[in-house]
This record gives sequence, C-alpha cells and structure tokens, in this order.
Amino acid sequence: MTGLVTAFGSGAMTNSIEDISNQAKAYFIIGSNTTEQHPVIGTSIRQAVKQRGAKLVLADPREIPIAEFATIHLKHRPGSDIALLNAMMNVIISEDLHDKTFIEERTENFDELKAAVEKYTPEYAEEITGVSAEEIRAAACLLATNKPSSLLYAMGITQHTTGHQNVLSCANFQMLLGNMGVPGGGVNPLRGQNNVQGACDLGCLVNVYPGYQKVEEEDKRDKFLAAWGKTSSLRNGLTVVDMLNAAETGKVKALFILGENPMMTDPDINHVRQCLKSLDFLVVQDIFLSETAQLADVVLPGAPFAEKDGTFTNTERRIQRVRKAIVPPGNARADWVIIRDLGKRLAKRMGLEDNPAPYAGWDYEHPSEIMDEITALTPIYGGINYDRIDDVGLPWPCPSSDHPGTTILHVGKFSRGLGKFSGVEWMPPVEEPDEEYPLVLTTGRVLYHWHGGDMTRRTNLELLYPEALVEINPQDAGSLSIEDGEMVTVSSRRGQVTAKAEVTERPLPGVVFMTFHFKEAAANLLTIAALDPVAKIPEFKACAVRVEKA
Ligand SMILES: Nc1nc2c(c(=O)[nH]1)N[C@H]1C(S)=C(S)[C@@H](COP(=O)(O)OP(=O)(O)OC[C@H]3O[C@@H](n4cnc5c(=O)[nH]c(N)nc54)[C@H](O)[C@@H]3O)O[C@H]1N2
Ligand SMILES: Nc1nc2c(c(=O)[nH]1)N[C@H]1C(S)=C(S)[C@@H](COP(=O)(O)OP(=O)(O)OC[C@H]3O[C@@H](n4cnc5c(=O)[nH]c(N)nc54)[C@H](O)[C@@H]3O)O[C@H]1N2
Ligand SMILES: [Mo]
Repeated sequence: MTGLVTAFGSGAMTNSIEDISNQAKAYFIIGSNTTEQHPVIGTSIRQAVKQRGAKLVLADPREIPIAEFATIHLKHRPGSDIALLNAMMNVIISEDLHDKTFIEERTENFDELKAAVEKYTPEYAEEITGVSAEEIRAAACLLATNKPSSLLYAMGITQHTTGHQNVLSCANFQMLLGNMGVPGGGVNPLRGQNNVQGACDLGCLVNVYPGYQKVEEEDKRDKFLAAWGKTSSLRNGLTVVDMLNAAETGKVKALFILGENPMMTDPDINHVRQCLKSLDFLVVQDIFLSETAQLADVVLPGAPFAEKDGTFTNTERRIQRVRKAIVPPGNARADWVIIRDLGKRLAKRMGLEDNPAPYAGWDYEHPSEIMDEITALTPIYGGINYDRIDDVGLPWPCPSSDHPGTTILHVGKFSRGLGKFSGVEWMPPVEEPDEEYPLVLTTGRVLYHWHGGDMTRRTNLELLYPEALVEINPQDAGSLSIEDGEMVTVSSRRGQVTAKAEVTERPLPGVVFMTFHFKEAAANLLTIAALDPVAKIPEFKACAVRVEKA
C-alpha cells in the first residue's frame, strides 16, 4: 500500500528529519495532519516557523492544528490536489520562477509537464479547488522565493483513486523548483506505522523481494531461489483489497493475517466480513482478539514491541534496534518466533530441510541472524549489522560495512538517472456527492487514538477522546437543523453509522470528517473500496454520504 515509487525511483522520505527541521526556508505540507499524526516532526516545523521565521504553506481541507502556524492555508476541496498543484506550477512557470539549471541538468520531459499545466490557470483551478486564484498565486510565489523548501505529504495525498498521480504531481513540483538532493528540500512521505518503512523495504509488497528487487526480473528471482531453495513464481501477488475480493470468489481459500485488523481498517467493512467468511481457513496473528481475530479459525498470540528484540526502520529510512523490556505473558511469542516455527514445519513438508540453499532451513536463534541474511541479500541494507546499530541506527542506502548510511537521497543524481516530469491530469474522486448523498465524507485520525482503536481504546486515552464524532460545518448543520452534540446518522451506499455531531468550522462546508477509531460507529462501514489502479490504495479520503438527525 505504501510503496509508491516516484518520478525519481523511490517511495521513501528523500531527506532526514534533521535537515528538514533545521535547513528548510519553507515548508509545503499537503495532506498531512502533522501535529496530531507525526508529533515529533510537527513540533520541529512549529519551532522552525516560530524561532527562525520559516514559511509554511498548508494545503488541507480541514482547519487542522498546524494551520495556526501557516503563512498561507489553502483550504481546498478533498480530491482536488492535482488541480491545485498544476495551477501552482502554472504560476511558477509563467512568472519564470522555475529552476532552469536544475531542470536542464537533472531532469527530462519538462515539455510534457509544461503542456499539461498550461490549462490549469489559477482561475480554472479556483473552480475545482474552491481556493481563490489570488491565494494560489501567493502560495506558489512564496514557495518559489523561499528555497530550499521541503514538501511533506501523508495520507491526504495517497488515499485517493488518483493517489499515484498525486505523488507524481508532488515530485513535479519539487523538481520544478530544484528542491531535490539538497538539505532542507525533498519530497517527504511521512510514514505512518513504526515499521511500515521496514516492512516495505523487506518485501511486504506484492511485486518485490527485499530491497525493492523486482519479482519479475529473472536474475533477482534466481538470486532468491539460490538463497532460499524455493520462491514464488515469476508473478506479482495480490494486494490486500484484491485478496479479499479473490476470497469472495473462491480464488483465495486461506488467509494468514498478521498485525492487521481489516474488519476495522479496510474500506467497506460489510463487504470485508462477507469476504472473510467465504474463506475455508483464516489464521490471525495479533496481540489482542481484534474484530478480525474474532472471525479466525486459529488465533496465534503475538508479542508487541516491548516484548521482543529486533529492528524497526523509521520514517527517515533509519534502521534502529528495539529491545525486549518485558517477558511476553502466557503463550504469546515474538512474531518472528512464530513465523520461524511455521517456516520450519513448512520447509520439512516441502522437502527443503536438506536443501543446500543457505537459508532454506529457517534456523534462526536470534533476530540478528535474520539481519545477517537480509544484509547478504539486500544491497540497500548491505552494511547493516546489530553491532553497527547498537547505539544509533543507520539510514539506508547503506551498501557496505564501512558506509555511513545516506541521509539525503538523490544528491547529484536520481536513482533512475534523470528525474522524470510527467504531465498529470486532475480527475474527481470516484463517488461524487449527488442529491441522495450530498456531502463528501473524508476520514482520518485524531491525536488520541490509533487506527481501529484495538490498542489505544484499552488505555486512559479513552478518557480524553471517548467517542466517535462527526465533524460538520455550521452551514451544513444549520440547513439540516443539527445541533452540536446531537446524535446523527451518517449513511452511504454501503452502510450506516450513528454518532455524535460536532458542529465546527474545522471541515469545509459540504465536507464531513470522521475517524475510523471507533467500532460503535465504524467509518469504514461507509467508505468505498475504490482503488488507485497503480498503487492499489483505497480512496479513504472521499466518498458521498448523507447526514440526518438520528
Ligand atoms: N495519533 C495517531 N498518529 C498516527 C496514526 C494514528 O492512528 N494515530 N496513524 C499513523 C499512520 S499508519 C499514518 S498512515 C499516519 C497518517 O497521517 P496523516 O495522513 O497526517 O493523517 P490523516 O488523518 O489520515 O489525514 C491527513 C490529512 O489529510 C487531510 N485530507 C483529507 N482529504 C484530503 C485531500 O483530498 N487532499 C489533501 N491535501 N488533504 C486531505 C485531512 O484533513 C488530514 O489533515 O499517521 C500515523 N500517526
Ligand atoms: N477510513 C479510513 N481507513 C483507513 C485509513 C484512513 O485514513 N481512513 N488509513 C489506513 C492506513 S494508512 C493504515 S496504516 C491502516 C491501519 O490498519 P491496521 O494495520 O489494520 O490497524 P492497526 O490498528 O494499526 O493494527 C492492526 C492490528 O495489529 C495488532 N498489533 C499491534 N502490534 C502488534 C505486534 O507486534 N504483533 C502482532 N502480531 N500484532 C500487532 C493490533 O492489535 C491490531 O489488531 O488503516 C487504513 N484504514
Ligand atoms: Mo498508515
């Protein structure tokens, strides 16, 4: 889901937290609720604005906390990012503010971009985005004249059916201004989970082996075949939502779900339930009996971060140690122990026990031995071992044991050679509001809870944010005669939930916001399982709903 490849060949933060915090003259935050969802980075940006006068352009349909620090807040309609970015680039080119030397030396395909943004005048974009042409001009000029500027994005950019085009558009923007390969610049997707970067790096994607080595490239397949004794066929696998659809049609018969709770966090939960129920066999490995685990034939009790040794790779690509501080209770075991033991038994079944491939036997006694295997097979992790990261972690690419790690990507050269501009057209979300479902629902998170609430709702955080709220603008609340604190029903073509209304200026008129943290009013009963055809990420950030008094 999160392994989006950009115009220059990687899907990770290009810069480090330190250089972004200290050296950016300006920030462009688009689709990231940085204060609430990435509080450490959010704090350093607030400091940069307050203490050294850095400029901040925010593009977000909601009045999120960091808006208070923004020089300009572009409150655009959900799903209108490409129109907004194209118009800003239109301004930069027509005002002759683009970085001609960078474009000439480091990029290709500029003419395609130039032609594509030509029709996106600020006036045309105003119609699509709802942001005034004047503000679009001001934001573009502010970023073009305060360099280096760092672009930061998160799920407001990716969770759309045009998610991958949105990302390309962000890359276009930063290349146009020559903000790549320099401290304080870059295109920076803020990674969500503690180890989602590590999971992507090490092959938890459908088309790559560890280190983004493509399954469809024969030499890569041969390399892993020689190391493991067995590997999948030369075909890409199915992504999450596609797997569920395949379960429904009987093409997928068994699922092993590890540390994921699709009964809360996948779009269109009623459909997810139907898909999971169609399986012959469901195994869930979790630290709690989650909504998904409740449907499983077998539940394997895993141990969470504080109860195991290993590494997490954080948002700036830094591979860091985690250490066991508590002994897991009862039958719970570290995830790697459970998987190793399953792997051993499978290897035996498949006759791989005596296979001469060095890693066919699953003989690991400690996670550091797994890291040694990763190092041997994964060039970007080639210089990592537990001794080197004992004290401070290292950021990849780190190809050899004397390499210091790489804090800034694409210095002097992109990993694909030249950075490629692409002409990107705006397209509306799949489901637009109409008479029956007149409002746009956008979903996300709050500071106090984590995803399906499975972990945070067992803690005192529940006292700080105890129930689901439906944020609705006073204008819409007024026309629906809904008062603050009143119970409302929210319905979409897929389902219905009841929750308390919070009448607030935070969302734009026409937009309602809900979190997906509460099972009593699960937002994913409402969301649509429409996917970006390339990245396969669901459109969590826009669907059509109706709100009524309950
Ligand atoms: N406390 C807490 N922190 C978390 C998490 C959590 O659950 N709780 N989850 C973690 C994870 S896995 C992730 S992925 C990150 C997510 O971090 P974020 O992506 O920052 O969080 P979201 O709330 O999903 O949405 C981000 C922003 O997108 C805006 N938005 C909605 N629609 C659009 C749009 O069309 N365009 C633009 N430009 N913006 C839009 C929303 O108003 C919101 O401010 O947070 C991580 N951090
Ligand atoms: N409507 C809407 N839906 C969304 C999103 C949105 O913005 N809007 N965001 C999407 C995004 S970006 C994300 S990342 C997903 C998150 O979706 P999920 O990954 O499904 O959510 P989590 O609640 O983080 O974790 C799932 C499970 O992992 C378990 N767990 C925690 N630690 C461990 C461990 O160490 N070992 C094991 N085995 N299990 C563990 C938890 O108990 C929990 O049941 O949600 C997605 N869904
Ligand atoms: Mo995420």
